[in-house]
Formats: sequence, structure tokens, C-alpha cells
Amino acid sequence: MKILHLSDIHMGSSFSHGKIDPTTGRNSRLQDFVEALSCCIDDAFEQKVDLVLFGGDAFPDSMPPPYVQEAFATQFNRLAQARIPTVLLIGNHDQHSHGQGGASLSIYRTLAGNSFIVGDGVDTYTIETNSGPIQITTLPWINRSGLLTRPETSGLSLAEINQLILNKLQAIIEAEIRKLNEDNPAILLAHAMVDRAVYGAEKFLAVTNRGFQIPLSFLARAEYDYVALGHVHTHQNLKPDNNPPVVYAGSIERVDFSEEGEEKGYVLIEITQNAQTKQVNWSFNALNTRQFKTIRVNVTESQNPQAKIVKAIQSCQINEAVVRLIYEIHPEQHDLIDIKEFAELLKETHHYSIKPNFTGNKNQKRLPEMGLDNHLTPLDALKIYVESRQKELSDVAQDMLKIAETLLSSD
Ligand SMILES: [Mn+2]
Repeated sequence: MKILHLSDIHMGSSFSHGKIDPTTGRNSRLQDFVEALSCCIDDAFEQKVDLVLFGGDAFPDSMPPPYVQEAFATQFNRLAQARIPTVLLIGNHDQHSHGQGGASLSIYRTLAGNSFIVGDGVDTYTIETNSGPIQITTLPWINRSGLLTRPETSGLSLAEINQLILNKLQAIIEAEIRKLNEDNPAILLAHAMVDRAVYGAEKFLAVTNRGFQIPLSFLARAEYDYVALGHVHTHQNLKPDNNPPVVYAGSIERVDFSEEGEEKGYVLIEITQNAQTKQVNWSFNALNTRQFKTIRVNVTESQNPQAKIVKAIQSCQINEAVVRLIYEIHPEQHDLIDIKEFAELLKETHHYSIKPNFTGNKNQKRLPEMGLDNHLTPLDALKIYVESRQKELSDVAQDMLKIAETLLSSD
């Protein structure tokens, strides 16, 4: 039995790294994401997989524009047409108003008939594939409000609430495990922040929907042959002993520069079974995605900062990549810089940004009285500073000193 596990598609994100196609009016990064997804599905056909598991986070939010939904649906429709069973799990970005308003993927349950399952609740499904039955437990992104009622949480601290959630969750997972038939393979498909993961961009994407971490031991259960995870964009196996494999497939395209150095792709799982044993093999398959490149140069010590930056650009493979140029520079060197020349060189990128970081302002007057040898108290140092800035601080100087005195005299 062959299974394709992909996750965190986030179709419709990274638009700030793209350009508008003048003929369609569409952002070029949408096409990048469509191509990445399309490659996954091409491979599903080529590998003749029996099942596709999507680990959640289809779009940046639960209400993508119709043309983004259409691009997503067009790809998954290929699986539906071929009657390849597919499970679409709900991630935090897919839930509408914290799960109360349904999820962006719910429509697929009605559209794709029996071959599609939308995992918006904790449940275990037995799916008949061309290579026999398999059991899939779905564990979508869990919201506090989905597990606990208001009276249950009143008067409790955040830590106590989290403990209560984990207790409930453990019982819920236990109940699903008890439903499993051990003669058939079983996979747990979860969208979660598992304690022990190395974090990437997803922690910034989720600022408005703070979740909690699920301990690895809850999920890494021997009753499951493989644990398929979504949420963290960095591909990784949390159980290197593969007992069982607990794998984040990672995102299929780069959402931002925090994913610059990572390979993007999907996981192919193969389960072979005879009367006595079940054997699970999995492999990560990298996709040929657009490169992200950071060119970082420090020219603060350079006599010819322009030439140094030009050289840094020229020594980097920037063709069709998303590039950001960041250079550290003193403000008074700024007259030596011709940004137009950088822009000209960066034209062959797909998209670029240029960001000077002004550091170590040499024009700033040093205060010799502040020298370490003078053994100043913090309050004396503040007095010297305030005097040196009389013009700017005259309105607040007295208050500053008074407050500093209070702060410094307390513990
Ligand atoms: Mn997520």
C-alpha cells in the first residue's frame, strides 16, 4: 500500500515575494504554489498511490478569494476524478471563527463523494483502497473552545486550563485507539504543534490563534504504523527510531524567508503486510521549488562599499530566485551608495528587496564623562546623558530623573 502525505499548502500566501502577471492580473507566487501542488499530485499518479493524506492549512486563512480556491480545487479534483481516496485535515488556518463557522475545506465532503474525507473532528475512518483497508484517525487543530466549556474553565489559570485540555485530549486519543482493528494498518493524521518540533514560520502565521503543544508521547503510539503531521513547515521526523515514524511533511512551497534553507516536498509511505508482520518505509521527496536567497553584506569597514555590495550580488546565483539584499552600513557612507546599480543587477531575480541597515552612527557625539573608568552610578550616567540632550529632553528631563531614582532605589 502506497500513501502520499503532504501538508501546509498555504495557497495564496507569499504574494509579497511575487509579481503581477500583466495578462492575467494574478500574482506569480500563486502559480508557484499551484505548480508545487500539481507536482505532488502528478507523483501520486505516477507512484500509483492508494491514498493521499493532507495534513492541513490549505490557505493563509479560512476565506480565500474564489480564484485561489479554484486553483486549489482544480488540483484536488484530479484525485477525485481518479477516485483516489483523499483525507483533507483541518488546520488552524482552515477554521472559520475558531471552528464555530466551519472550515474552508468542508465543501469537499459534498463535492467529491465517497472518495474524500474532511477531517474536521477527531474520528477514525476505515478506508477501502485498491490495496486493502486502512484506518485513519483524524486529529484536526484543537481549539480550547472546542474541548472545554466556559464553566469548566472559569477561575482556572492558563496552565491549569492547558492541563485540562491535555487530559481530555489524551482520553479522546485513547478512545480512538481502542476502535482500531490491529489486522489492518493504521495512521494517525494530526495538525498540531508537537512538543519537540523545531519551529519555523508557522509560529508567526498563527499569532492570532494561539494553540498549545501536544506531548510527543500522546501521538507516538505503537498502535499506529505512521503518524502524519501538519502545522510545522520544516520537514522532520520526531521519532528517529521510527517506532513509529512521527513525521511533519513540511510545507510544499516557501511561505517566507524563514524557510530559505529548507527543502520543500512531500512524503511517500509504503506499507507492506503479510500474515505476521507489517513493515513501514517512508521517504521524503523534494520538489523543485523557487529558491529564496539572502545576500547579507557588512560594509561598515569598507572603503568602497558600493563595489563590495556589487561583488556580493554577482557572486550569488540569483536567476529567477526571490532575493533580499541586506547590508550593514554607516549613515555617512550612504552617499557612496548607488542603489540603482543594485536594482539593475537584481533585475534577473524573480523578485527582490533591498534593505540598508544603518548601524554604529559615527556622527553621534561621544560623551567622555561616560567612560567606564569614571565608575558612574546608573543615576549619574543618566544625569550626564540628560544634560547632553537638553534640547530634546528639557520637557521630560526632571520626570525621567525622578522615575529613574524611584526605580533604582526599589528592588
Ligand atoms: Mn498550521
